[in-house]
Amino acid sequence: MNYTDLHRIYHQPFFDLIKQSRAVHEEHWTSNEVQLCTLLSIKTGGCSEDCGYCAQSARYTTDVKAEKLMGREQVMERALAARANGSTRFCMGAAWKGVRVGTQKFDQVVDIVKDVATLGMEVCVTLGELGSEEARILKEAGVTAYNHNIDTSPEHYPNIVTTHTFDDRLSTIRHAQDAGMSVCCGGILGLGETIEDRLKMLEVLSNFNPHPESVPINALMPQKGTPLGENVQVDSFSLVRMIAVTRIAIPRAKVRLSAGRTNLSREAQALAFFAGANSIFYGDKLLTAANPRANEDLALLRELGLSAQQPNPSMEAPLADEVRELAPASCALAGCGA
Ligand code: SAM
Ligand code: DTB
Ligand code: SF4
Repeated sequence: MNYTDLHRIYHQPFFDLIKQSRAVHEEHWTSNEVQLCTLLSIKTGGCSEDCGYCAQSARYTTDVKAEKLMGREQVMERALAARANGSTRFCMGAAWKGVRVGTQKFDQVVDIVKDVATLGMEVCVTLGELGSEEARILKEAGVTAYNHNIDTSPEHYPNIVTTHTFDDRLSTIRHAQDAGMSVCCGGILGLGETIEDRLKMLEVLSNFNPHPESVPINALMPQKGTPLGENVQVDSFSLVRMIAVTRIAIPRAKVRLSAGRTNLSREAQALAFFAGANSIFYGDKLLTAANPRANEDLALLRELGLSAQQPNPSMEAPLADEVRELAPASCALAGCGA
């Protein structure tokens, strides 16, 4: 979708916008389900990058202490606990610039992925930059989705990060997609960007081919000691507007109401689900920051008559447009709405 269309859709009166996004949502997502994803930081802090929002960057003095890569057994324990709590996706994050084949840390992560992949959950990792070889090995090890956010518009990106470029992000995403992994890619609101930047980010995301399988929409959780630590919290109506436009622009993606839910009322979250969000990070912690308590989330879903989505560990990347058009009427491939 192009910027002009996104701008027109976004700037409708609020109720017209969510009426439109609700209709798109109901067309593509017929059950009242929400995907529950548990995050685990397998390598915390000490990161070489300077992302201005992130407490894990070694450049800033924050409350996060750098730790070593977690061991396989410890990760498995956490993955089993996540599954027992009803999570269907396990997302492991590492505070690295990226990974390289032939290094010990990459081999260790691949072993962790192989273990977690035996549990029947969707396996997501977010490890920073990947080349084509790293992407191929991760896919083979059992990764179903690679998370790599573009975070904001290409124009605003250099104001937030200087140690890598927007194009570096796109090239990792290309490598992940070429290896057959689904891509989880979204951004953060509250980085001092304009509405125009938000829509330009969405223009880039909606022109990915294949489309991202999921789109996390994070609201900045200002982290003490980071350059953006004093930013103001994102207003819930603009967050819901962004979710609604994302649902319309990328109808088959899971739209994840991500970081920042601790600052949202139950009513604001309900509105976000109504507008098109159908996934959350679930569990008391994100990577290093707080998340609503799991029992509160389950109570909210129950209240709204929503249930947890089943896992789809064999998930393939959504088909590219031209292939989708040729697919049979009842195409059973995940992400294929044909
Ligand atoms: N190092 C990897 C990378 O940069 O891709 C993975 C981890 S990084 C923490 C994953 C994403 O979390 C970021 O791209 C950003 O969208 C989100 N994030 C990080 N810090 C955040 C914060 N303080 N508030 C909201 N979202 C945040
Ligand atoms: C994403 O878009 N948000 C998650 C996940 N992908 C890796 C991370 C949110 C991090 C929030 C800050 C923290 O926990 O340190
Ligand atoms: Fe490092 Fe990722 Fe944090 Fe950037 S967002 S500083 S790459 S952990």
